[in-house]
Amino acid sequence: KVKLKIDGSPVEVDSDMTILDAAKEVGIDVPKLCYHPDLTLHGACRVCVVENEDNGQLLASCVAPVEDGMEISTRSMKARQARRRNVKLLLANHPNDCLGCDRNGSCELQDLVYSMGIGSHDVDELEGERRDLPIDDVGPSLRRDPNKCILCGRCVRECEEVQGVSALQFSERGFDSIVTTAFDLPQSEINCANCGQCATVCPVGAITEKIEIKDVWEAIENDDIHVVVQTAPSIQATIGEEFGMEPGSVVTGKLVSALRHIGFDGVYSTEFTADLTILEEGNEFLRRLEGDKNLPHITSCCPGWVKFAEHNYPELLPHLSTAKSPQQMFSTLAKTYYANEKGLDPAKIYTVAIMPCTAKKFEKERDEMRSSGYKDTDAVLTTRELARMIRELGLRFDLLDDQDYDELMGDVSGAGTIFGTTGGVTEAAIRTVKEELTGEELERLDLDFRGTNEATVEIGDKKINVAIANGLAKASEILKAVKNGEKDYHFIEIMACPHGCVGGGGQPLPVDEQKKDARARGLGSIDETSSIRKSHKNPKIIKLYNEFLGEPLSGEAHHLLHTNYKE
Ligand code: HC1
Ligand code: SF4
Repeated sequence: KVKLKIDGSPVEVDSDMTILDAAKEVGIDVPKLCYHPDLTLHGACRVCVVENEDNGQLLASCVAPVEDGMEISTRSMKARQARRRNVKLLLANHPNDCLGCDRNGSCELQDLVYSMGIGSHDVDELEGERRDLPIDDVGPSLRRDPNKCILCGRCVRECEEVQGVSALQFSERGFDSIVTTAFDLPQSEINCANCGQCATVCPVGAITEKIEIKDVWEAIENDDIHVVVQTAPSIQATIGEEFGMEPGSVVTGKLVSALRHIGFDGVYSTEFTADLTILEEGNEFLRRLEGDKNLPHITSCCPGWVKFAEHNYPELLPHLSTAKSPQQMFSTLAKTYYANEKGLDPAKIYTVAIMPCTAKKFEKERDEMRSSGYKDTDAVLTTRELARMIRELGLRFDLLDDQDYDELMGDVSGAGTIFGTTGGVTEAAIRTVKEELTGEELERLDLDFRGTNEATVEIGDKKINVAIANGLAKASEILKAVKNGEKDYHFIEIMACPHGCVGGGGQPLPVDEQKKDARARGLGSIDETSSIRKSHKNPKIIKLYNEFLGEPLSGEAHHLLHTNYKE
């Protein structure tokens, strides 16, 4: 332990702490930009400088270690002026088109400028040389504008350290420094998984999701088109944050109400087809288990993970479940089953998915995703994009009444809900597989997979080894152990984003570990209080099989609900 003073307040902290972390202990959140709590330290932007009062030295507090007896000032004129100068230097090269920027209102640079009172009287100092680099927006998921990049390196570190992909890198030097891809290729033409985690750590608008709001408004406006929307399981526990609510607030009814206000003709939850995925994938797993074939069975509902597997583990593709993701199953059914039941022409149905995810925008564009005979999913909006539409209408989200999803595909189980958090898919699958295999009713439904990496479950006389990975670097660790023969799993769940979909690349910003935990608890609370908690007990799923699909893995189910992968 060491003792020091920060702005006159004594504090005792571990000797390996940085000044930035020690300052937090006395209630000071030192301004910063290149620092991110989940990433290695960089110390490059020098927005976090503080003054060492013993010698007048300025220290980058995010990397400077505490020392015994130190007296630090975060508020001295020298420290504040240095911070202002460093922010102004960034602004001098930054486009000043905040009004048209997708991060307007959630930009960390903008917040710093405002809190430091850098304003119109500083204009002369802010007119530096600006760049005119090409924008990369050819892919379906992300838009990268290197002109807005402040070279904090957070995206580079996220992609390398958390995702193990290393799709982004620094190139050139000095004023010409940029963050780019190998050979400056578009992000959609390299090994990028489209997970959008780079966008969640970008403090400015240099990496954002590809916005599809305009297309959706046009479909809604067109009276000939019937617009059906589905909301991913996690949205109900995350979108409240966009309207000032506590992380993890469950707002299902208000979400449905907002979607009806916007003008969607059919309002449903992806949890319905998460239940369907469990029936298809659960039965597929059972067959593999009985035939000892293609084990370990690996989940495939996360399109970021699927893309990563296609690039990096092509030899494991036969292990991936062939079941389509719940998003794609829902859209396919909307243009087949739903169209039949409602007497609608599927050519005039437009399907929108509200997802916490940027990779889902890519998934909908895959050539295979047309088994309805049409493009199955027409548009994917992130949580953030939906929140913008709600704001555009001036809806007071907190005051909206609570409404229910529409009837036809409206019943959902708690098992479908917990898909949105890491371990949830496994838990949902085991609830169904265990009952189907043993024929006995499960007494305890909370199987403790959430928050764990590895487990063994007994099903009848079988012992099933399960592994759960969230984040692609962790997925690689597990897959390497499988390939080396060090681990023998039967079932592996992989989600590309840390914490699963609650931590997705399209969720409200800024985000941190505590928020993701709260979101996961919010989803857990919905499951705990659900009247149906097992996918195979969902009455509307039973009806769907009885009246339309036959049984799990039937020919029709295969045709509509399963897919294949590309090496
Ligand atoms: Fe997910 Fe899924 S849970 S992938 O995490 O399987 O995006 O929320 O919608 O498709 O259901 C995301 C979330 C989502 C699918 C489901
Ligand atoms: Fe890396 Fe994911 Fe960003 Fe692609 S989307 S660059 S994989 S962090």
